[in-house]
Amino acid sequence: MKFVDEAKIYIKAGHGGRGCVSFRREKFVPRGGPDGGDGGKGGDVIFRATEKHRTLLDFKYRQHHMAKNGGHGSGNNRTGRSAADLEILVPVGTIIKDAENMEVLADLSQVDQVFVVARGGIGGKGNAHFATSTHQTPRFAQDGMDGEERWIFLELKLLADVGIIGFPNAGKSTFISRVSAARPKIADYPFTTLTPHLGVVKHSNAESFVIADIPGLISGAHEGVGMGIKFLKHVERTSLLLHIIDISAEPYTDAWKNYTAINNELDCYDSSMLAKPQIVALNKIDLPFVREKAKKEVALFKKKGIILHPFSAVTGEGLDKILNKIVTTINK
Ligand SMILES: Nc1nc2c(ncn2[C@@H]2O[C@H](COP(=O)(O)OP(=O)(O)OP(=O)(O)O)[C@@H](O)[C@H]2O)c(=O)[nH]1
Ligand SMILES: [Mg+2]
Repeated sequence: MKFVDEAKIYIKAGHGGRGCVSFRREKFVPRGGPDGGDGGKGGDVIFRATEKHRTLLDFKYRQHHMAKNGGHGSGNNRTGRSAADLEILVPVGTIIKDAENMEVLADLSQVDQVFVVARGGIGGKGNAHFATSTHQTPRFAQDGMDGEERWIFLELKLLADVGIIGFPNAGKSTFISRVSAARPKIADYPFTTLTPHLGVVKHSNAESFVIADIPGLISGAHEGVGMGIKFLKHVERTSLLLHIIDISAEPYTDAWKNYTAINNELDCYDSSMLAKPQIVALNKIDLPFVREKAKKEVALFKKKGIILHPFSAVTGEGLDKILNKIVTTINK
């Protein structure tokens, strides 16, 4: 399925129904008083966060969303019917902005969280409201109020506890498939993963956490090279980054260079990303030449004050240690 994380849509709440001008007509009552009922309220437009939708794809096909108008009032003091609210389902993690000034109106980060984005107009009063002792036959009623309308910009930023970053082919998707039920495509060519994937990890008796696998980053991604850095927004809200390094293939055989290149891209995206705790892990130690080099790399990182965790996403060696570290870091 196509992954869409931005959409601009137009929403319009319903107008209130018109109030009615009417006079009572009954046998033997020659001049009945006014009995025009009120108009009903127009429907509101409401966003609701759901786990049923994972992307904003639906909004690419449907841009206009309108709630129904309230019914008009009628004689015999009958109030017009109020229109039902229009509820629009969006994935959890959707940020709702005013499309004109990009002001954030709401951030729907919990299931079933709702936000009324446009209020329906209230119904107009019928003439029955306007009778006074000096004016017993009001021949007027109110129109209903207009419903609110506006252009809205929806932006989805996935919610996860841990984001996996690294060069293409580092083994990010292999890692997530190993520790969760997520099954992104895995292949030995760069940019296999084109959209983010979420997985739920249950490790020992710690509370489960959500991990996000995103497309690989490369040097110059902030200038649009490769897949660019736009999808970093899906790990923007994580509390921890898992940085996977792979030194098994040219031209990325220098772990430290890998590490700094990726962090430079994070910095270009948003320097606050560097403030997140990062667990740095060296993958593919099942390959003899990687295992051999690993010791040296670990020592080199240690000198810079960083713990490098060697592991193999394929055999599972070293995985437990990484998961333990993740669990203790996010529960700090
Ligand atoms: N030998 C070995 N190969 C691995 C290991 N982990 C991943 N691979 C291989 O490395 C290649 C890339 O793995 P992916 O998991 O698709 O890498 P990725 O980081 O998700 O790549 P992109 O989606 O392109 O960014 C695949 O051929 C995997 O089988 C490992 O621990 N050992
Ligand atoms: Mg991948």
